[in-house]
Amino acid sequence: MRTQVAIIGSGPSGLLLGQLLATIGIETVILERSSREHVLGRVRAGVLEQGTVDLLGEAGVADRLHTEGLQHSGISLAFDGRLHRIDLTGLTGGKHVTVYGQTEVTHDLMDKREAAGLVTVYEASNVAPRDFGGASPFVSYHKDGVTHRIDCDFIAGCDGYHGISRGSVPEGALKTFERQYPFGWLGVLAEVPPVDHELIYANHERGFALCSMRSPRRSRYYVQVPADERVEDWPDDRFWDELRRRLPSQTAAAVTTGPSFEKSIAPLRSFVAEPMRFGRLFLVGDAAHIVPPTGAKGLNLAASDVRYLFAGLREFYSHQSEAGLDAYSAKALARVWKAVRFSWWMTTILHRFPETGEFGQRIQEAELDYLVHSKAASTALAENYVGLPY
Ligand code: RFL
Ligand code: PHB
Repeated sequence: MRTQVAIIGSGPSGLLLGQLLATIGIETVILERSSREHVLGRVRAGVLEQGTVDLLGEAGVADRLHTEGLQHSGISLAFDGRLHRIDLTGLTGGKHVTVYGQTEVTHDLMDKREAAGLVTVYEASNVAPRDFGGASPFVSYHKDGVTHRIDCDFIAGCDGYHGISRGSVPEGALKTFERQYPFGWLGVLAEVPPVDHELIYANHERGFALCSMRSPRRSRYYVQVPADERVEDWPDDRFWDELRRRLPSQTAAAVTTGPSFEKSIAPLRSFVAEPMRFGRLFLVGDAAHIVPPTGAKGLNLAASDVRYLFAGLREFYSHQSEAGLDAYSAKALARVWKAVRFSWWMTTILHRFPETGEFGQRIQEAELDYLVHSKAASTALAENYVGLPY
């Protein structure tokens, strides 16, 4: 088989790239290791920057997002027993964020791809990008006991942090940067109304907590837990008790509890691989970088990578120019590092670190106090949270 761009991974990066390329008539084949159901069963991000919403619109997949997405003009930071609101819209000259689950984004993209008759091979095993250092790359994979080969012009490695693409790059060609955090987030989804109409990020002596949502009837809540914690040790009652203990008393009293229908623990990590291009192989989204979820940036960074790569491929196919492709890695990384910094900083000010002594604790308190009382500091948070320009 032959295609123009072979895409590895059908997460948001791969699907969005495929859809944008389809709008300008460029053929793609997506190879996905898991089943469609498995990909849709993963609960992940919930906050979209305006740039991400616009890009989904450009790809023709924003109808449901526009009707069901919740526009938020602020977030609250909870500490010292009360809520401190950050007026995102007022501080950024009218910008806001949209709350719409990654699962829904993925669903919309898959539906659109299927309706257009575009090829996605699910449950493809041993996917391997090959010969991308030269002019004739191809991807091999196994399916139903048969080895297949797809020849292509370019390969997009959209296969996430645990994917094969980054690992296929010759040793020494890649520099990686990493920070592990000594805790994870235990998250639950429950069919109960959210405690507040906006998100609440809480810093408490028992640890961080986040009140988020998926709709006016569905809540997403998280609490910081030690990195080695097990989900089995967290029955619903224990989760709700711990969440409420970490919130200001008035907020805690307003939490509606109910049975959870998803519960998982995500580790927190910052990771960047440089560069994001090797010949005709491009790394996109989590395949190249991971941020802790505190800044709600993972999915949005995947979208900005896709936008830069899409622009480069469009220029290549319409004007036979490689300038955009040549600029891809540097452009994407400039934005990535700013989000890595912001996510690391949000994580640092909102979580309790085991090694923080009394001095570090006072510094954190001073920073939070400064943040909510200084317009300059609040503005810096707001402009990063709504998303830096592309
Ligand atoms: P994805 O979503 O990981 O998709 C990659 C796809 O590639 C497939 N794959 C392969 N396919 C073929 N061959 C192989 N060898 C393959 N290896 C992997 C996988 O099955 C998968 O379908 O990456 P993508 O598209 O770059 O999208 C990035 C976002 O998913 C990610 O940035 C965010 O979800 C990060 N993230 C969160 N971001 C937020 O902004 N807020 C959150 O609350 C949030 N929670 C999370 C998260 C990421 C998590 N991960 C990666 C474990 C919670 C978790 C648990
Ligand atoms: C979520 O709703 O899953 C969510 C929201 C904001 C974050 C992280 C996760 O910063």
